[in-house]
Amino acid sequence: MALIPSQSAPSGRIGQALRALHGENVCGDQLGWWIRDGHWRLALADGLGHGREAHTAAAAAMRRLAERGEPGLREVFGDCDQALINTRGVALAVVDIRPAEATIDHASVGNIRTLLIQSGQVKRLGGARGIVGAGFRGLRPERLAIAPGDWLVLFSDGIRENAGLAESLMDAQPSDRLAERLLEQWAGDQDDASLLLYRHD
Ligand SMILES: [Mn+2]
Repeated sequence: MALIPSQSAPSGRIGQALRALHGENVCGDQLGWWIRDGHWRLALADGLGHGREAHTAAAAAMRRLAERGEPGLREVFGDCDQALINTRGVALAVVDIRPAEATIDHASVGNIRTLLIQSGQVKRLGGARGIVGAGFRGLRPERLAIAPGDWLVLFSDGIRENAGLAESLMDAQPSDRLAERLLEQWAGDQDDASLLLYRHD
């Protein structure tokens, strides 16, 4: 399954896993993360449906995020909406982490789940309705505090919404192996699945 490369060096803060729906050879979910000027950006996209066209849409979203470094989330979503207009469209979540200010900015459209886990407390971050590439309304970027040890978890609807992810992250360190294990444990068999873990330090 194709993954648009993000930062190639292992960070110690990230774990990532993707799995295509059984029988498909490309994954309609894609994820990415980038570090620019000391800021981190995490993103996860779920192309509508599955298969080749879903993959094309999700990969286009990640490519756009990699190529263009719009500072504001409203601009990011507006730009991706335009760039994906000839694709099937995606659900998309983007989180910007500003370590110097100890804050995150989050925005999402569609059915991507974003959890902020702080001292065992799970906060589910909200999303707007619509499809990136076919229009959306009610985008509301929100700013939240983040502290060392906090987790951010982004996942597609191929993983059960009530998955026991928070419990599994207690005393854990982020790694691809951990993300793959959690995906294996919690993904359903009806859709592509993807999971991006980040631990703040
Ligand atoms: Mn899906």
